[in-house]
Parts: sequence; C-alpha cells; structure tokens
Amino acid sequence: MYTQALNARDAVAEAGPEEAGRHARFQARIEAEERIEPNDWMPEAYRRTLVRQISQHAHSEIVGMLPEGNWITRAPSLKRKAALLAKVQDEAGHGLYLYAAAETLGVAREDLVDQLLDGRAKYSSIFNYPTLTWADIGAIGWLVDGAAIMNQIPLCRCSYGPYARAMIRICKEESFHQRQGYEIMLTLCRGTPEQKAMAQDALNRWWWPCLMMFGPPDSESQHSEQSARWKIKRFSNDELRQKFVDATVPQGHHLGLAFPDPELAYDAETGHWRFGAIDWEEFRQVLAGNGPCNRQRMRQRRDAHAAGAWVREAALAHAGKRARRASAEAGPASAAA
Ligand code: FAQ
Repeated sequence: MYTQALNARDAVAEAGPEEAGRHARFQARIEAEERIEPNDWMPEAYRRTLVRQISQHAHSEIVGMLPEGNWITRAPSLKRKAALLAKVQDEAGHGLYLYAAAETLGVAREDLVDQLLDGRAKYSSIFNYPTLTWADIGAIGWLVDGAAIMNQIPLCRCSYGPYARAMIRICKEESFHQRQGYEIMLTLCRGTPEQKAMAQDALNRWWWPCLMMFGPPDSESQHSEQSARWKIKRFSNDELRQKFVDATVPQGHHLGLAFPDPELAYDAETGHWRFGAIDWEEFRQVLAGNGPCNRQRMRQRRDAHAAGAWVREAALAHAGKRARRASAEAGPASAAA
C-alpha cells in the first residue's frame, strides 16, 4: 500500500512540472468534492484503479446470480419464486450498469468479461460458498446484501461520476433485497423448530464469509490508502466491517439467533460489538481459487457465456440491420456528410 503510494508520487515527480501541475489540479478537484467525468483528465493510475474495482464489482454481481439462481426452481411458494426471480434479474442489471460505467474509462466490456472467464479478474469471495438450503436464500439477502449495502452506500459519493451514479440505483435495489432476505429469516425463525434450525445453520455458515467480503484488514489492504486519497473509498475495510457487525448483531438477536462467535460482545465504552479473529487463511484460499465452489462457479459462467454466443451475434446483426436501414432512409446526402 505504502509502496504503491510512493511509486505514484515518484512517477509524478519524474514526469516534470507540467505533469505535476496536472496531478495537483486533479487532486484539488477531488478535495473540493467535484465529480470526475469520463472526458476529464485523470491520472492513469486513477483510471486503472477504477477499472479494476468497477469491473470486479460487475463480475461479482454476475457470478453472484449463481448461488441464488440454484433456488429459483425450488422456492417454497409462487410469491417467493417471483421475488427471487426479480432479485436475480436485478443483479444482472447491476452487472450491466457497472460494465457500462467501466466502459466510460475506455475499456471494452468483452475484454473485461474475458478477464473474468480466463481467471485473471477477481470477483467477491462470498459467491464461492454453496446454498445448501432455502434458509441460505434468506441469509444471502439479509447478510450478503446487507454487507454489500454497507460497502456501497459510501460509493454513491465516489469521486468518479458514472460509478457514483450507478451506485445510487444499485443501493436502492439492494435495500429491497436485504429486506426480502430478512423477511425470509423472520418467517423461518417464527416457524417450526426445524425451520428455525435451518435459519441458525445458514447464519452459522454465512457469518464469517460475510465479514471477509469487506476485504483484508486495513494493515494488509494494498489499495486503501491511495483509493481514500482519491475519494474512491470513503471508509476503510475495517471501518465498514465494524459498521456491518454493529448494525447486524441486533437484527440477529431480534430473530432469536446466536452468532457463531463466542467472542462477540458489546463494548459499552466504545458502543461497538467486539468480534473474534477472522480466518484470513480461508479468505486467501478462496481468492486463490480453492473455495468450496470456485471451480463450479467459473464452469457455470463459461458455459453460460458460450451458450449465449448466438444471442450476442443476433443482437449485433439486428443492430447492424437497423443502422443500415437508418442510413438508407436518411439518403445519400447524410451518407456523404
Ligand atoms: N473478494 O487493497 P484491497 C454484492 C481483493 S457485490 C475477492 O483492500 P480494494 C451484490 C481486492 O480486489 C460484492 N477479492 O482492495 C450482491 C484486491 O485484489 P487486486 C462486491 C477481494 O479494492 C449481493 C486485494 O484483495 N462488491 O455482493 C475481496 O481497495 C447478493 C486487496 O484488497 C464490490 O465489489 C473479496 N471480498 O478494496 C450480488 C464493491 N476483498 O484487485 C448478488 C466494490 C478484497 O489487487 C447477491 N469494491 N479483495 O487483485 C470495493 O469496495 C473494494 O474493491 C473492496 C476491496 C472493499 C472489495
């Protein structure tokens, strides 16, 4: 992290006074809370950071459809099925807004998708865990969407305009997702002892992976310092993790569930819930491709991409036909212009 920041500054210093002036003016705009727009000058490292984060975020939304997608055909009622179908479609939409936001930075969506499919790009660790029972759909909505909102509300104020604007709509939809998940958990917890046990089991399996969603501890986060300086990140990984724990623990207690952490305790002095040590080795393993479902998720994405090739070809052919028809109707004058 520190090294990267030094390198960025060294590069500016080496580039000469004109370049240094451009960087200083850019940073002044950031400090003044101005939004940076696609046609504005920006440091190459800022552009690359955004492409990395926005594309990984888009991939997460797309891969994130898979664990819940498994339960669309097995939802326990028509109402639950309709809500889940709509939620999964929302996630596809989020992926598309985010790819579009990344494209404003001069990258092609096809290249970003290739990076995901050939394993060069990351997506959120959380989507490498299995959905074993219906209660997992409740836990994903309550906890995974809950964690996503905690991380994404500050991104609505991100310095890059297209990303910030995409996040506003995404957050509105995520908060509906979170509530539908909590309502599934509430229904299970008020149901039979077996249903409550399913909810407890889902919480036991999802709690720790959800805490990992916020990324490595601040002391090991490579990008945080620079991203905070550029006001891409407004809170650190650890700050957001703590906010999530503080918001979620009372919700779990309201459900009558116990958290799988014997060290979880309210600290009246700080007003925060203290929690036990996160297993960062598990996180590293999941990022390295060795989580419970990494291989299955990537196989499903590659298969879906291959199966959708004819749709992309047909859409391109249709767009080409419309463009040719429009230019023929406009006549030779417009073709000459
Ligand atoms: N999983 O230096 P930092 C959702 C990587 S969307 C995998 O701290 P940064 C909606 C990180 O990329 C969930 N990789 O990095 C939904 C970096 O690797 P790199 C996704 C992770 O960027 C709900 C390296 O570790 N949300 O859930 C993870 O400053 C339900 C070092 O880390 C977003 O993407 C992880 N958990 O902070 C959908 C939000 N954590 O790139 C379906 C936007 C870290 O050097 C169902 N992203 N890494 O190779 C962010 O806010 C940030 O990118 C962080 C990481 C906070 C995730």
